[in-house]
Amino acid sequence: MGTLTVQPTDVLVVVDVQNDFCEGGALAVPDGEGCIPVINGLIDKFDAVVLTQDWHPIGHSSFASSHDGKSPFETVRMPYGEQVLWPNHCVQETFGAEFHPALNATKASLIVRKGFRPQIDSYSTFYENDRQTATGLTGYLKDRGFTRVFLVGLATDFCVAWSALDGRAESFEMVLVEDACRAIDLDGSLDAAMKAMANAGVVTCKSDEILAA
Ligand code: VGL
Ligand code: ZN
Repeated sequence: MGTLTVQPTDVLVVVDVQNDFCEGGALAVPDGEGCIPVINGLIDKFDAVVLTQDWHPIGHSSFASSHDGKSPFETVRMPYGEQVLWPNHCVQETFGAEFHPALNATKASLIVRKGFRPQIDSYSTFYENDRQTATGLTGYLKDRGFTRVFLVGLATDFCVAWSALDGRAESFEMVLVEDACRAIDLDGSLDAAMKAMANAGVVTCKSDEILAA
């Protein structure tokens, strides 16, 4: 890929840059905080910035602690399909759910909270994990005339990837900025996610290829 010049129809979506996904957090992504300086540099180049925030009630069904005899990173069958079970994380109104203090959140015009329904998880910022319950992001982006979404944040192989795939399904151009994301990589999940995104027509780039208009 060569260069990508930021257009008025482009939006930067910053996924789940929250304390629990960074060093010392309940579900720390390896070097999660390492993407923050890169993301702050990109925020400077975009006029339109949206943040997403994983926002679970106490006892959320995606927590291993809500399932007898289950440990984090095991899976269960939910009515909507297979669900990975996680350590308790991003609980509403806790420090872990707050944006990392180093993230420059000032410019964001919208914060999409997700995973707030007790019985269903939401990796994607377009649809919850049943792939039917909308968050409202599609309508917001379409109303504002955005056609291309640049995705950055945590984690590449879960919330970022699922957002990228759903964005394609909603016919947005989706661009994953690789060095502005970090992955959990559970049993080959990063490789699988990268393949699924490539098959769905998600474009990848590096942050230094993105230029301000
Ligand atoms: C995420 C697992 C559980 C993510 C959120 O942001 O990728 N992963 N909740
Ligand atoms: Zn979560």
